[in-house]
Amino acid sequence: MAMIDRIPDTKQEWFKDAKYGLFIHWGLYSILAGEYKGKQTKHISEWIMNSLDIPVEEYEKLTDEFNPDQFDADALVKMAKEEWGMKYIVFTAKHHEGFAMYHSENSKYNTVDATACHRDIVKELADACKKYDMKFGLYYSQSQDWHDPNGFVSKANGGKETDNQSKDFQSYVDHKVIPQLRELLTNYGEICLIWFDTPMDMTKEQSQQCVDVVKELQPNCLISGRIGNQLGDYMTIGDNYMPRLPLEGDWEVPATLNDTWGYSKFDQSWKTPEEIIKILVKIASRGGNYLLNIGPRADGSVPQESLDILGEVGNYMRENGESIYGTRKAPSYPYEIDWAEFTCRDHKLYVHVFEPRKKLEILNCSNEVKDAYLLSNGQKLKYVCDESCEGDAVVIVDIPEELHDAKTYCVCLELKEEAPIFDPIRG
Ligand code: H79
Repeated sequence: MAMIDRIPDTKQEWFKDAKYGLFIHWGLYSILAGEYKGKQTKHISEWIMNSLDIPVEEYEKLTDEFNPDQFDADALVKMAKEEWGMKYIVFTAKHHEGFAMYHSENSKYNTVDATACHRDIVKELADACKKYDMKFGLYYSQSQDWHDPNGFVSKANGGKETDNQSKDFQSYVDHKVIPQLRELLTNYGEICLIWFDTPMDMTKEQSQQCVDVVKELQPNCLISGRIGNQLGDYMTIGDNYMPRLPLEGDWEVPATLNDTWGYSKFDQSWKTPEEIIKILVKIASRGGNYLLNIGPRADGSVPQESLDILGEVGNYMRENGESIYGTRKAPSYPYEIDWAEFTCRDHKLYVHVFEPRKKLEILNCSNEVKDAYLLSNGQKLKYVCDESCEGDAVVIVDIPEELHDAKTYCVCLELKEEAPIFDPIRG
């Protein structure tokens, strides 16, 4: 079992402050949209080549259909920044399918050389990110590559045990991974992070080889935890998982709006904007970043549901961003409550309310509150710092009648003390 022997620290304020980023999964799998020759995949759509055992020569033919005439990197980055409130973008330069979404000299299996559109998608996004002062990172599948004969293939889905062992994985690392990382870190300006994934059986030396080439070319470029072998600059939490408690160090939750990363025409299990806001607040409260995914269609357009949800979340962030961006983890509140989550910064406690309430009763909070107001518009709220019948400290904030049915809003409490004080339960 892996032991945690260090607290990851990126030493980069932008990452600690960001809290909210956009993940983009886009590749040849987006063309299939979850279905191949009439057969629907049961799994995440970007895995369709593996899940439905599509032979390499067959899958390669998808390049003929790659025609992203609706993809507008400039508009997408502008929207992510100005309307959705995201602070960084991570794009799939190469997913497990092995196809490069940029002009690679190393492998002709890329968007410029293998398709009729000849577009370098990484370049388009890099230029837009530069223009809008957006941090830009790249997902790179360093271990699995289902196109290269020596790349790993997951055994989890019926792959044969011996498959990977008979390969010359080192040769794949030397001849594809390292050269492609060199290209990505040389030709596209500043890259804020490389998002490695599924290390599988990579050795420590092989993970280190990837780290070394990244740091040689761009010393400030961060390495995701999934480089494996404890060599990442920050922790990558399991896909769509949430640490139960505030977590030390720098970390990030990669997550989906529905159940898949790449576009699927079948997956309609969208989370609501309120659910997403709650997850975002919880992650900020526990000290992490939320890397939230969209899966554009093959033509580059983004599903309307994604646009709608992210727009709503963006509205919350526009009105309440102070309570999220630049915050650090909050002390753990001793009670399990569903109606609120807390974030904080110096001398401020933010109460994010998720259920209709007439009063906010924050039991075991023994701060001296100096002021209370709705964060969105500054409307003052009545409050008392009191003691319960059992002798526990309690802060009670009155919610005005017109807001009794409201949910998903944020109340700011200004504190005399620097940090929130949540007393332990003593009973
Ligand atoms: O890029 C997204 C996923 O494709 C990738 N990580 C996120 C960010 C990812 N790679 N591996 N996994 C997620 C977990 C793999 C789970 C598996 Fe399966 C279980 C692989 C085989 C069995 C799911 C079910 C995929 C195929 C069948």
